[in-house]
Amino acid sequence: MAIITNRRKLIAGLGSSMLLAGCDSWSRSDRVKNVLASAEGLTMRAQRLITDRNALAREFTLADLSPRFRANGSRTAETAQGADYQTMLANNFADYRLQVDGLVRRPLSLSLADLRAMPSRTQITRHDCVEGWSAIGQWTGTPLSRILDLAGLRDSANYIVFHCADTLGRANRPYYESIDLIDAFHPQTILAYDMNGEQLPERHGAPLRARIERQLGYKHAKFVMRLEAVESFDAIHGGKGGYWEDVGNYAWYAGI
Ligand SMILES: Nc1nc2c(c(=O)[nH]1)N[C@H]1C(S)=C(S)[C@@H](COP(=O)(O)O)O[C@H]1N2
Ligand SMILES: [Mo]
Repeated sequence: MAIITNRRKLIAGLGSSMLLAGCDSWSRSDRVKNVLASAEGLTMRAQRLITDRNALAREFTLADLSPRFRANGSRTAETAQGADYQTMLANNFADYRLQVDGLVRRPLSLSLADLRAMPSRTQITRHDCVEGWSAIGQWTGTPLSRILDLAGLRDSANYIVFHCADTLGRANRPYYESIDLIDAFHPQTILAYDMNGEQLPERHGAPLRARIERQLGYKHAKFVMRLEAVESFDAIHGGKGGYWEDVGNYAWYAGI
């Protein structure tokens, strides 16, 4: 990508006002600066110079809803690790608790009623799977920022890891994903419990799935059981920050 190889020239070519404007929102916390120092930060910086990562993804109207929204990857969680999932499903998730832990001041255990009592956001967006299909759906859920504010991130937290109930592949590896704090606090990043005006169906990740609208489909973790705030994801599963990043060589940063 010319932007990366020719980054110095590019920066020289940009007006200083534009760089300053970018820096304001960019430097909202030291944690974000840590990301900039990493190798992944290079790609992120390059994209940042062209697009504003805080910008909203396009939103659509009810008339645009896809008549059929394909379910992809795991359609349920029924492996050994997800044994509890079937029990919870049978009970319409009355016993479900979202665990929030790691580098937080106040670890949380939230029921669906707790989540539904919190402020919500509804958005109609287009889901883009890396395999080449897209679908427009309506999502309602709790902004991740609200949950993180409630838990109180510690200064050392750089990423939020989504731990899921399902496993994939012959090796039965747990599905998981991670995002940085720019995406975590993006206004359209929500933990959705409703889809198209109804309770999130099992195949789409009931009872709770992530919507991270500025990223490709595989980042949108379904069957979310636990949020973990971490400094680094090096020590988690395969160390690359997500299931497909570990086994499929997909990029950790899948910005769109
Ligand atoms: N837990 C979990 N989350 C997941 C997956 C999965 O297999 N397990 N597949 C991902 C992929 S590749 C896509 S495209 C979307 C599909 O979401 P959908 O089933 O609602 O279409 O979920 C993502 N999140
Ligand atoms: Mo996907």
